[in-house]
Amino acid sequence: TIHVDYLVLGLGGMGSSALYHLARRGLNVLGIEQFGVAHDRGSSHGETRIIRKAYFEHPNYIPLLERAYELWRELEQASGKLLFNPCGLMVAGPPDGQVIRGVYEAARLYDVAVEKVSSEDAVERFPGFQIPHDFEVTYESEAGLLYVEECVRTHIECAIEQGAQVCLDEKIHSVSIHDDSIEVTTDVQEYSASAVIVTAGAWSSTYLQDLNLPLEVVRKLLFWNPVKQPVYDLDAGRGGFFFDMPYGEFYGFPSLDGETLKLAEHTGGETVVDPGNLNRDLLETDMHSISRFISEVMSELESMPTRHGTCMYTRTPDGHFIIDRHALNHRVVYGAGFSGHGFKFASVIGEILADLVTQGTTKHPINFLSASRFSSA
Ligand code: PYC
Repeated sequence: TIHVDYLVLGLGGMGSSALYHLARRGLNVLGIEQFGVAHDRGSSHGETRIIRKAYFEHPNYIPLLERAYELWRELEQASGKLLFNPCGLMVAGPPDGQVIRGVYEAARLYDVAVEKVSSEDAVERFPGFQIPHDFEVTYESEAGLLYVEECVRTHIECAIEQGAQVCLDEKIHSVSIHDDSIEVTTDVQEYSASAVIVTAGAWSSTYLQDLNLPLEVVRKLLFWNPVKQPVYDLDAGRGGFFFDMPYGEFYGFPSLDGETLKLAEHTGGETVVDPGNLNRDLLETDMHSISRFISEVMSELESMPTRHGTCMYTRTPDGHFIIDRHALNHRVVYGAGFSGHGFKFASVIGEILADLVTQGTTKHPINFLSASRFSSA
């Protein structure tokens, strides 16, 4: 049995960051990952993720975002890697819809720089988009994109530089929680630790069975479609986009290579029973709503993708994350249910989980993310 002070189970977006934050505090930490570094089997892959501060999901996230921005910048400086590109974000939707109202509310409460763009200006500034006439359009210049695999890889590399151990390609068979230690058995060996962070994404319910967390894993598609004209290019100063359409929410990124552009639907997705056995093929039904969105809104994009990716969201009933200590043993802490909008927070979530597992508390305002909101008592 290998004994360490801290184990991190799962080294995707959140776990790689938790590993880094424990290691940079000089602690004895080992991370176990069932796949490789920055793998594409979970929820933290596909080139890019949006980062933004005018957080329409809930303004409570904004203090966490301020720190997330700071930590991504620090990680860039520590590693010399480019992780964040402040390319900006256009958000479009009905003026009385939750998304646009939420953007303005967040901007008002936390003084986030959000610009209202008139329909005439939108035509000039966002070529290639046919924005519905009755939509309101906003632009957040400090928003941008994160290079998702590079973020995960950099957290892990920097953690190793600071003394963390990493065991890859090891599948966890059991996690036994005792009063004074936690035992973890993988298909390779046994581990024991004084405390554990569980950041297992779509596998969270498997390792946190006792908690009966209300999590639903859904299958999500990412599409890379060819561009017809060079109107969406990052190099030409274009940014990301998020549309609140009557039939779903759609988002995408500027074209990074001048040839294709990545886009996806944020809403929808079928329930996944076994995250280890996800159907990664592109099905005809996967194309329905995205094709409608492209045909209505993006005239300079081909309707058929030349590449696709498959990933998973782990959703909670209210769409907000769960970050907490295990109800039966506070030596186990976890982050789960990131509901498809968590990656941008990974840098600060790692810091929070490291706080919780070492001190039992954190200075970050995370009460609104506690698991107790789902208990009926
Ligand atoms: O967090 O901005 C976001 C996002 C959009 C779609 C998925 N996540």
